[in-house]
Amino acid sequence: MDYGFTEEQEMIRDLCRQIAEEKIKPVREHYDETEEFPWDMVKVFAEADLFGISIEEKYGGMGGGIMDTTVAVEELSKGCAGIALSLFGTGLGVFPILLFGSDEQKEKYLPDVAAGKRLCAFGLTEANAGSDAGSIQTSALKDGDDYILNGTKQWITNGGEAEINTVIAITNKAKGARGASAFIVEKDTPGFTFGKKENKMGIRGSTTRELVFQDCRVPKENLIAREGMGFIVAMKTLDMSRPGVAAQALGIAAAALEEAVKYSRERRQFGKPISSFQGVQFMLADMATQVEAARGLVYQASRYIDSGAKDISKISAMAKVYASDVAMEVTTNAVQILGGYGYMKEYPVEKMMRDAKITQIYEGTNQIQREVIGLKLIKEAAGKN
Ligand code: COS
Repeated sequence: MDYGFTEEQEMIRDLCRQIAEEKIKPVREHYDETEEFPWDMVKVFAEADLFGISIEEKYGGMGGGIMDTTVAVEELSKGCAGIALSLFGTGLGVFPILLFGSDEQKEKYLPDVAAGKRLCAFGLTEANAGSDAGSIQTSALKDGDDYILNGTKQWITNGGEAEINTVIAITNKAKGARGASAFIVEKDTPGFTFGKKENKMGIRGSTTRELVFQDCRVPKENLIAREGMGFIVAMKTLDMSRPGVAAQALGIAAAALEEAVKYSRERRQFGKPISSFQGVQFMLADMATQVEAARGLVYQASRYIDSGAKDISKISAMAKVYASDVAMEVTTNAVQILGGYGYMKEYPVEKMMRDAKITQIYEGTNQIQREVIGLKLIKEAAGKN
């Protein structure tokens, strides 16, 4: 199918497809088993200049947009959604700087990120503040030319590996969500440590840890935008990054479909391949239709954001909710088609099913995405009347 890719996007697709086939697939089982952080793959991504896709050329990047990232994430996630997350977890962590950073902050941090020398992480979630992002407790109190951070961020992708952390903390408790601010915290800052590595169901090739701040002194130069802008920085970051989760889900679903089709042609029962049974064909037909519909929406959302449109929350949430629900259903059905083999670790579809689950949860649960979509719909309708 012709998806109207630019020449650059075709190049990115081919390159990432090759990396997924030749580099990621041979090692994905190892990282899934061990939960080690895939530094050798980070090196591969860096050498292929993938960390710079969405970073401006003047900072050493490719100057691409969300659609370019989507193409890369989809292809790499076909290989392994966890391993690929080292790359686009960095994409999430760097968005606050890309969107709201000062020229000085961009000059200081972006060249190393584009070169893949320093990874990023985004710290918003806490033990008691996930969906309700406005109720975070981590504090940042002004002290002379510094802010002093105290609190713990939970379930942070790339936690402990990332050297550049963008963290949302409360600078004015009385103002609630409007009293939150965003900061850049470098890994070696005194008072900044990491909790234990989480033992996860899926995306095990990615590290998830707590970020712990105990009287962590951060210079005022590391404040992103202005005091009180933290919640908006977080929301706009998520609006931009959710198509990335959607692309990850799309890649997982497409890979599971491919495995299911391949297996159905090889597996023989009742004297013929199971692909010749209508029961299996109908399942495959639905899976393929769902993947194609998700792809259409994810590409449409990515291109809409690249067009410079201002109000992107709804389409971004739609892409994330739809593609991730498709990924869960398609991977579950792929396991079903592979039957007993699908349930075993020697075939990749059980891992895909485990990896798919997180796409319905992180960067806002699918219940939160539906809330974002629903509220926007009602607001738009009210504006018309
Ligand atoms: N872009 C710009 N501004 C936004 C925004 C967006 N996408 N979403 C909200 N805002 C603004 C609102 O306009 C409002 O501004 P005012 O105070 O000027 O009216 C302010 O932010 C607060 O918004 P709201 O009252 O809607 O906030 P809520 O606390 O009710 O929360 C949701 C809204 C649920 C959408 C938000 O908390 C959310 O996205 N939660 C999920 C967070 C998440 O994804 N967590 C996963 C971990 S991060 S990997």
